[in-house]
Amino acid sequence: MALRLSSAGESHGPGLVAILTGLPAGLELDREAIDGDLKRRQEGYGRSPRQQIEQDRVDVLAGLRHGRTLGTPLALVVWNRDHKNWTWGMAPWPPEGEPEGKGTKPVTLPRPGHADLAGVQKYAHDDVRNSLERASARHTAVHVAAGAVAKALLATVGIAVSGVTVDEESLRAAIDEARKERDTVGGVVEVRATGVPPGLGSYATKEDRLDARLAGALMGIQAVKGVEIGEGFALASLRGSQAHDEIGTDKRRDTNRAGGIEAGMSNGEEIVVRAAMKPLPTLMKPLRSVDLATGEEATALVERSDVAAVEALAVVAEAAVAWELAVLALDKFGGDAIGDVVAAHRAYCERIQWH
Ligand code: EPS
Repeated sequence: MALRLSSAGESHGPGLVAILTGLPAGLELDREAIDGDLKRRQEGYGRSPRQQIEQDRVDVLAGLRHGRTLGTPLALVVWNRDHKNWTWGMAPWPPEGEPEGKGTKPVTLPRPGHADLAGVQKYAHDDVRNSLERASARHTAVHVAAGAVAKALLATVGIAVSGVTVDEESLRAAIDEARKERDTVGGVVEVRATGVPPGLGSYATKEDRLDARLAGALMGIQAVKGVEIGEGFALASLRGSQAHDEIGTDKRRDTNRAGGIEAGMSNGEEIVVRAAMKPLPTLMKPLRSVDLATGEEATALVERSDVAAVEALAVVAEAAVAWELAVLALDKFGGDAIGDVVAAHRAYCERIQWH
């Protein structure tokens, strides 16, 4: 059975839910490892006061018994502590009593760069909030929890994934500057995966390509505008003789310009991918927009927001890469019990003499 993830949840609704199907039975999950990743996601420099309200922890509603997966759907929840301020505004059914708390007045001032305008046009909403709640990057929290599960699975076959912010020092200085000027900034993150054997992904169809899947997964994260595999765009200006990684008699390479992926397959070298995040669109000095209620020129919605979420993106991108690698690892080595997966991986590595 293929590994699949579905998620649901609004930024200020009761919580964020993920259902993971296709996990083998017997995989040990450490609650502290999952919560540790949730905490890392929250700790990034430049986040809004929202992060002081939330203290993300995972709850498991199904699929786990005494710390081991059952081979049944695994249901994860991360609750939104801020929901207590939005119980009227985000109620699933028309609430009784007088409107109170946040989210009671319709938002009509779309922010350039957010989901606001195209969202209400597409879904015929009369309140921008009906789009912005799900479009918010808040729901990356539960994807990070799913990524931690993927990392536990990958660890059983010797694969480790980690994400970092590129140029963290200059990013932090830029965040300080932007905060003073009541502006926002973006940045670049890099994810590396070690221990990936040759042959995850395939050239057989475009959907199977590892690079296509990683690019799709990274572009699926809010505010990501660019993805690069290995030396990416820089390869375009090199000659072929300089661009490719020569193969040694041990079938390994001394260089890794391809970022560990050739023809849509892992080639046994470290996987290296980068994602570029645009500056966040909620601005304290808002850009020009239109009031959807009156049709008049206006400035965009101003509300509590982050100056940057690049350090959070490093953790979210790590989770996204881990998830895609876990899907492809199970495509190749899948079995009903974790021991079957480990045995299939071992047999394959023996066959290709890859250690
Ligand atoms: C977000 C806006 C902010 C961020 C949020 C993403 O939320 P709020 O409007 O509640 O202050 O804090 O990110 C998170 C809550 C999170 O946990 O990452 C947006 O518009 O995308």
